[in-house]
Parts: sequence; structure tokens; C-alpha cells
Amino acid sequence: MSDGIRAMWMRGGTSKGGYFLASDLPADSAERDRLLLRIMGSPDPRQIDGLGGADPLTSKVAVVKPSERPGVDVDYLFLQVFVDQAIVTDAQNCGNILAGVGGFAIERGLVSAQEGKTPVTIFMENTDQTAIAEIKTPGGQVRYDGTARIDGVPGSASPVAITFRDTAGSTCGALLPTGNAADIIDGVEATLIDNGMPCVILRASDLGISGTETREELEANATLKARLEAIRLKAGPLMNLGDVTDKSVPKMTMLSPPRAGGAISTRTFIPHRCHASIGVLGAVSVATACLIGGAVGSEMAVIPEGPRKSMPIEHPIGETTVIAETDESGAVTAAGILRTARKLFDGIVFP
Ligand code: NQM
Repeated sequence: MSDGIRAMWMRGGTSKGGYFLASDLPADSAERDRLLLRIMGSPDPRQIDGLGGADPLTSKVAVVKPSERPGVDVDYLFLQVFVDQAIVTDAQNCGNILAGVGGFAIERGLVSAQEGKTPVTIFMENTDQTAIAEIKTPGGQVRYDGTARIDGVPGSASPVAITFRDTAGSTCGALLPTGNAADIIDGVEATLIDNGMPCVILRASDLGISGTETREELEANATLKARLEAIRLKAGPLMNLGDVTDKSVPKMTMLSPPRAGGAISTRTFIPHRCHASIGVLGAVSVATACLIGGAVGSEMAVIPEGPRKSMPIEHPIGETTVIAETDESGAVTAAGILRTARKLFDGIVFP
């Protein structure tokens, strides 16, 4: 039997995955990726021979190390382990798995806990950007239980408030990589945007759906999936992402008017499975698009007054509220989001 590897399994927001110290993984990325495929049980739609949960949202990895950057506590590399293909990609970030990074860093002794709460500054290696996560640490211990609730997770847990700054153009080099608020791809109006997550924003009605369908209904719609993939493959190069055939970006979000008091309603493919809810940075990018004149969605979004806008982004199982800070021109300068996280186990995994 091969030697085991130290790992912590955590729920981060509405996702779940393995958290590793970089020093516990092989330095060679090809070797590391082979190991992570074994650990998750990929490629296999059921991931029966590994810890992945047969869903992209539960086949995720955080690699964490102390940071050498001034003012930064830890560096976080996110890796998406594909479920049914032998692919491990760092081409996207993940704001949900990010929610567990602060607690993990404190538990592993990379950050000293303060009394009450501990801000952890996290450099996100995938996009060269920084986030601050505030972790509850009464008595100098990470607290996971609490009263905060997020849609998509039963029960309640300790809040993890996350703030993002300067996420525009995280992967595409510019907020609007084509320079346009909207483009036409395959005859469909699309906003190509990246405020932390490369997203193609479409109108649900232009794709022949209402935007109220469940995840299961959308995943059963082969015609829709084929149309979305055709648009995505054309959008990739336009967004400076190159050939995106084997990449998990851009995400494909279809918008419709809000129905539950939110700012906008969404259904998102990430990109081949429908998201059970919506990603964190995906939600930030959608909220940002809604605030850009001429962008898809800006005409149907319900936008609050004032520079600090609380924008519930509706999704199949509730909503994710983005707090968007805007400047005098209305552009988003920072975004905040509330998540929770839970330590599930800490131990040794055998690849
Ligand atoms: O957009 C899923 C998730 C995500 C990503 C995905 C995320 C984000 O829900 O920041 O959190 O879009 O692949 O974990």
C-alpha cells in the first residue's frame, strides 16, 4: 500500500473538497494531479474508488501554503478535479472552497488565531488576487458551529465573511474582455465578463427556457446543453481563454427577472453540469454585469439605490447575496459575501 497523505475534508460554502498543505503534496504538478485523481476516484462518473462525490461541486481541492507576500497570510491554489475525465485544472478559482481556507490555515498553524475573530488574508494563486476571510475564533480555536445560514446548506454554522477587491479581469485580463457590454454569438446576445470568474451571461428566454427550471430539468435538456457548449467554445477565445474544450471556464449563466425579491434570477452551467446554486465569484460577476449599462441582464435586474448594494442573486435553491461596493460611475470596486464552512474530517488519505 502506498504511503498516506495528510488531508482535511471540508465543506466550503456550497461545495466540498480536500484541503492540503502544499508541503504534503508532490512539488511536481503532473505527479500531484495524478495523485489527486486517485484520491477523488476520477475519471469515473460515480467516483466510486475515491472521495469525490460524483459532482463537480464535491470534487474540489485547496492547496495552501504560508505566503511570502507582504501583508498576506497564506497562498491558496484551487484545483478542479473533473469527475468523468482525467483532468485537474487550475484555470478557475473557487470562492466556495475559499470559505474553508482560513479555518484550515489556522488549524494547520499557518496563521495564529486571535481572540474572538481572526482575519485571514488569502492570496488566490489562480487569479493573482487577494481576499480577506474573517474566521470566528473564540478562545483562539476555530469555531464551526453557529447561527449563520446559507441557501443550499441545511442547518446553520459559524459565519465566514469574505471580502474581494480588484477582481476585475481575474483570468481574462479585463472585466469585459471584448471591450463590449454585449456581443452576439450564434445569434444570441451575450455579455462576456470576468469579475473574479469568467462568465458568459445570457438571457434564459433567448435559449428557450423560462429560467425557473430545476437543475435536473436543465441537465436533461440536451438541446440546451449543446447550444450552450457551442456558444462557450466560441466565447473562450474571445475572452482570452484560448481553447476551452478541456477547461471549466467560462461558466454559462442564463438570467431571468427576479421572482423572490432578489436582484436577478440565474441558472448556471459550470460548464457541463448545472450548478445546484451558483458559485461565489460567479455571483459577483453576475451582479457586476447587472450594473453595466447595455449588458445582458441590466434591463431586467432590480438594482438597489446607493453605493453599497445588497444584491440577492437568485438560483435554483434560494439566493446568494452579493454586497457590491460601487464608485461614483457605478462600477463595482469591491464585493462581499457571507459563507459558512465545516471541518468534516482530518486524517490520512490513501491514494
Ligand atoms: O464561482 C463552482 C462553486 C463553484 C465556484 C463552479 C465558485 C465561484 O460553487 O467562486 O464558488 O462554478 O465551478 O464552488
